[in-house]
Amino acid sequence: MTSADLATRILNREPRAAARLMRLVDDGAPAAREVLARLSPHTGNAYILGVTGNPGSGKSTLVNRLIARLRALDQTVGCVAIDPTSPFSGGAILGDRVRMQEHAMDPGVFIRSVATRGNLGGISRSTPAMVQVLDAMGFDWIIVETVGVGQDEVDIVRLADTSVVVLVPGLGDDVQADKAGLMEIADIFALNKSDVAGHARLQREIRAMLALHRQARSDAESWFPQICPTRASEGEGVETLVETIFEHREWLEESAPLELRRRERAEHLIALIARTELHARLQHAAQTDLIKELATRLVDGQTNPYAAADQVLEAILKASS
Ligand SMILES: Nc1nc2c(ncn2[C@@H]2O[C@H](COP(=O)(O)OP(=O)(O)OP(=O)(O)O)[C@@H](O)[C@H]2O)c(=O)[nH]1
Ligand SMILES: [Mg+2]
Repeated sequence: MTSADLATRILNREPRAAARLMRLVDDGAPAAREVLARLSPHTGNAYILGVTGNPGSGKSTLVNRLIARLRALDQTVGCVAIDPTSPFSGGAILGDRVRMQEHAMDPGVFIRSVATRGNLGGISRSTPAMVQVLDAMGFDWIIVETVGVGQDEVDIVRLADTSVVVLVPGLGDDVQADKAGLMEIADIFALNKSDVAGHARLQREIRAMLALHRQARSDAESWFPQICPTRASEGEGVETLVETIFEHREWLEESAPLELRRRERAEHLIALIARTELHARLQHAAQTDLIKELATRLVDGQTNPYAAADQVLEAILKASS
């Protein structure tokens, strides 16, 4: 199949064609780029919702509920779930599949798990590509489920129009430690597992954190993160959460014109892809003769580590131009 054929099929929303392209992306196949380039002009129309939170906080359960609610509102939904499990267990993928099975027969829903294979670089390579694919397929909403720990995930969260951070009781110290980071990415806090002990305390902590933040910022134009208690396993609080997501969307659409938002997203996307590519090439460079040669010279006192690193960077950039 040519890249043009594959692109056409994806634009016709054929799930199998999309899955095929994603395999090409995962394998780092050059053909993937050609197809993605053809899809690019058809992107920029979906509304991207990020759902971030610790492993086991109930993200997939919540996303499943969000999908159902959005479908009830006649919206189509594409979803990327980044599998956070260690390379030793495939549990989460299986869990996600089972939980999301109720949407399996619905053509208005497309769900894909991206395995990280324990390699965070894999997230930043596959996820933006997957978002592009779902966008080109014409889904109204794209939901990206990710574990918000590393820089890679934070970069992916930045691609989202609205970011929901899922928190659960029993994380007191983590929340304290993460305050700044969370404030930066959360438009909405979904405080999940409202049935579990410590939920009231979690709500108090987050409210206190938000109040402090509000004092620090006098800017009346900004969006202040909202708090939504949920019990995803029972679907409780999900309607309010969806309403709050729509409120944030309205605020965003009023405060920043579409063109500006598209350009900002494009900036994040380019920076993310450039960083990923550089990272991949650096990993490759680590196995080349150049590094070995430089190491020998360093040990012999003929160079210093900074000059040697510069040489590696120069070689990488030269090789790609
Ligand atoms: N008690 C309670 N359990 C919940 C709630 N929401 C989800 N769970 C349970 O929490 C467990 C983890 O849920 P998942 O949806 O897989 O969580 P996740 O954040 O997607 O997990 P990973 O993808 O592995 O990081 C499951 O056993 C859910 O049934 C809730 O509101 N209350
Ligand atoms: Mg999950």
